[in-house]
Amino acid sequence: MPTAMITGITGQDGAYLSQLLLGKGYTVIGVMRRSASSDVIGERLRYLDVLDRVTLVEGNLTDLGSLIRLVQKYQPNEVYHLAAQSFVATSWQQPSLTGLVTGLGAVTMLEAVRIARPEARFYQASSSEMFGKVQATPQSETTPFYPRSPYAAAKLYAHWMTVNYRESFGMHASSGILFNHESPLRGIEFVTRRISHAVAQIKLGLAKDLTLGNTAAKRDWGHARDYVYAMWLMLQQDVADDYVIATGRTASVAEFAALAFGAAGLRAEDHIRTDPALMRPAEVELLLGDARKAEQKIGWKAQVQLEALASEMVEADIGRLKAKL
Ligand code: NDP
Ligand code: GDR
Repeated sequence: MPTAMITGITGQDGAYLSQLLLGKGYTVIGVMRRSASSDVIGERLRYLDVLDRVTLVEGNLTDLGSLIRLVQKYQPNEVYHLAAQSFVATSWQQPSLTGLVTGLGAVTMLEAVRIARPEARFYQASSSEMFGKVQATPQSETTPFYPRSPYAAAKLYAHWMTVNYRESFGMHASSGILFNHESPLRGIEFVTRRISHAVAQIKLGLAKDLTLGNTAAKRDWGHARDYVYAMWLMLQQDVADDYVIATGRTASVAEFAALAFGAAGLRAEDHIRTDPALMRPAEVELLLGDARKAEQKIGWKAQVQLEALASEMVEADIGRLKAKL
């Protein structure tokens, strides 16, 4: 049975990836940072009913020794490096931490693997945010990068270091340039989940309105379950490479909101306000991915449509809120 090590196992993608790998017979080792809230930190894994089936171990991206010891002990066949300070808005408030965790943290993990298990296959969670102020549309693997936030700049460093370790040390290191992917397990601070959660609150009479920032921003949104499958596919290839993973459809925040409110029989325009205070210092206006390379080389294609994604998120939030009433 192969062993997979996942950093960021307590996040959205970590949960779905754990479920996928357990289903394929992997032993899953999940690296999590020490937390004072360990009773709630496994919530997403519990939601997917996999918490009892993964081995959770303590390590932090800012502590090389902790990661070396874990890789040495568990000798993983595959390492999925998902951990990061992943919220773009926070990256302007905590740029140094974002650089340390999201940027240098990837190098720390690459080093741990290079030292303790160089033959392991490595996945880096790169991001469409690296395209930022887009230089061409749609964006593919050959589109020039133009990061627009401390988060995107940190991810770009991590991305190139992954390429560099592949080329310098012959490591099987792949980088997935994933466009936004969402699910009922999305963090509450991200816009799709802010919307689905607010729709549920309004539907149940627990709130009246939702305040958003820039509702004109456009994103290429897919389902996290589809996207973790792409991660796995990348590590099954003989040769490591980088791939854009996207649906090929873009929609504005306002359009997503219309779908989500509509899924609950509500009208977005009756409930949404905007507040300039929620605007970002620099915005990524439009993302649209061209994932033809992934389709042709690894046989991956997005399965879930935006309408179905919005409905699933709203239904899940209504269910969770009802359970608490
Ligand atoms: P989440 O924010 O849900 O999860 C991030 C994970 O990183 C959490 O498990 C978090 O732990 C962990 N983490 C943060 N800091 C540290 C640290 N210092 N040491 C160890 N662990 C740490 O992200 P997603 O699951 O949505 O995304 C997974 C990865 O993919 C991230 O790198 C993200 O930047 C990237 N990405 C995501 C996309 C998306 O649309 N979801 C698109 C493209 C890239 P804790 O639970 O303790 O906070
Ligand atoms: P993003 O996701 O920055 O694309 O990064 P987020 O959902 O935070 O923002 C998407 C767009 O919505 C606009 N927006 C708002 N965003 C939030 N969070 N809250 C609001 O109230 C709001 N109103 C409008 C934003 O300005 C933005 O344009 C996500 C993260 O998962 C990254 O880690 C990942 O790399 C990228 O996706 C791809």
